[in-house]
Amino acid sequence: MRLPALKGRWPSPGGGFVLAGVCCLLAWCAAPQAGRAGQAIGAALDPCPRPAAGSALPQPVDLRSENGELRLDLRIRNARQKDGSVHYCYVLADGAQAPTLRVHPGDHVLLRLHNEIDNGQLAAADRLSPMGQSLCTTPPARTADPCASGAMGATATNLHFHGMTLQPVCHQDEVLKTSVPAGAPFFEYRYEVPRSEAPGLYWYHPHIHGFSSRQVQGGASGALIVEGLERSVPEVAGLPERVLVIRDQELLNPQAAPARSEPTPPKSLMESDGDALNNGSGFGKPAKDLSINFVPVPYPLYPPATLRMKPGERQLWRVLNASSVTYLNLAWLVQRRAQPLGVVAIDGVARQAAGGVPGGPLWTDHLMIPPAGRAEFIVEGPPAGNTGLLVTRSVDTGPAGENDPNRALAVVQADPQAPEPASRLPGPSASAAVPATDALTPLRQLQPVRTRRLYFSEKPLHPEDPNSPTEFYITVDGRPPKVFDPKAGVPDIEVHQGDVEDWIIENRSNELHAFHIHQIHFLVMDLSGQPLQEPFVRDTVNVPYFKPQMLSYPSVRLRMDFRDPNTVGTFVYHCHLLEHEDGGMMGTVRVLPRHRSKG
Ligand SMILES: [Cu+2]
Repeated sequence: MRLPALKGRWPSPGGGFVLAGVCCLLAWCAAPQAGRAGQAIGAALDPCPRPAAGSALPQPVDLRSENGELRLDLRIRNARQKDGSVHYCYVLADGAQAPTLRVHPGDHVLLRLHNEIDNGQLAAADRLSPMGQSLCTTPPARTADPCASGAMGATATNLHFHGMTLQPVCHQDEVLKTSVPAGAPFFEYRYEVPRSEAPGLYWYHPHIHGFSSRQVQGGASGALIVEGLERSVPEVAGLPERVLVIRDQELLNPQAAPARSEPTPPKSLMESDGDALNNGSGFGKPAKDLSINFVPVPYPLYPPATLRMKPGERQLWRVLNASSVTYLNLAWLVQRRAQPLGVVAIDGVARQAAGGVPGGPLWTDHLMIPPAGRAEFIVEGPPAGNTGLLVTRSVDTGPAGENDPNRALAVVQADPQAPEPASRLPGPSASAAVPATDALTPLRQLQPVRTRRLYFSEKPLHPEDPNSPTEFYITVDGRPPKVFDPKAGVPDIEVHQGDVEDWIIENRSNELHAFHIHQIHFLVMDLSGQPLQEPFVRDTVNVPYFKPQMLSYPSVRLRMDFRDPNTVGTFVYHCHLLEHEDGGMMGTVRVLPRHRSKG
């Protein structure tokens, strides 16, 4: 279910759901302010230029730590496009966008963030929080303390290092209070990558409540790699690697009819504004376009990005779904047949076989990645004279979900002269030393100290008005549903560091949601009561949607791991369909210091 604001249907001030008492705020909301407001809008001045559809697939630039340290200055900028959408980007001094940060466990990171978001490049609707208490928040003053302001506004930003077990404190990985105003001095993120951090693919993105979706959908995201995957998975040692960041964005051709090769959906499957309802058919207009390393793959023809590989060459593809709402269901096709993908890591953590020992690749012919999820897998180049096609197959997101049809992402030409990818994993000789990490007991072998039940639900703000925005909730069972309140001083859940708990997450709505929690990983123990033997831990998991004929709500049981001392503090869990998170589907957990009795 979408928020009207994000669908181009934002009502004019004074319309149906503008609440009383916001006139003074609207003055700021509606008026472009100083700065570069006088500039023409267009690609020539766009600090976030994007490749054309059908371009050769670029690789994000790699920034590698040296002598145990990674230092960088990152600027976040934005630019309104002719169609009204706004690009956001993380740029380096030379203009390179969305660098891949490469670190080793134990490295020190010093990242200085400069917020150059330009209010003049925002449309009035961009300045409105999608839901709730204040429809438009005033911008925090440049002099506000970024660690304490908690100001959630359209021109504020911050960073979340998704999947990392960093401390939830300011300057590390805290998003509840940290808010960097536009134009403020460089804001420092400084932390040590935990020595126990699993090697694999993580990412960074903004996390300003109410505005995350727009900034991420505009392109504010990048990959972060903890090096050393070849030590956990010897099969990837020496392989060339590619980072593939898949993002979603507003449709480039929203008025276009579906391609002639597609079946025409019946009228009953259309929304009132002509969009195809989600029906799981695999066809029709998607809710969002996708891009791969910023090469757009627009509806309706989906011209794929292009790539060359040596025939039959094995590569490690590190795929980040940085979409704001779009699920991926990847497949790798040669002559229309799905080829095996050797999955070695999910959400930054290598496969663990029974007993917690490293496992080799798990071969599959398709791979579902929810928004914010990552998958790292081995692919084999197409045989000589052939092409391969990376596609995402349709995901049925539920009757209230977004239409997410079949589409191509990249076409791969087998070419003996194909250039080497920019990066290659160290060979076997360099990977002999397995890092001595704390050998924690595998989650599956532990008994949870307690079980909690939470559920996703949603309802229109004004049930009598189908166009009113949707309120989104994640609720601890037994309490009244409420949208997330950034000002609430009391956490929704308290746990103790050192504990392992089971959380059952139900979905009581008729669309998919993706549960994510900061700071920790979890093991999915069962799906709607059916035990699973997953060999991966995750930080984001899909929760199936409810159908009226079901006898109980679909659910996942997650074994939550609060053993790491870095987890002490307060942090958030939420749906990672960011329109839902911005619309209220978030809660807080406080991890208290370890029980004394446990020493
Ligand atoms: Cu959701």
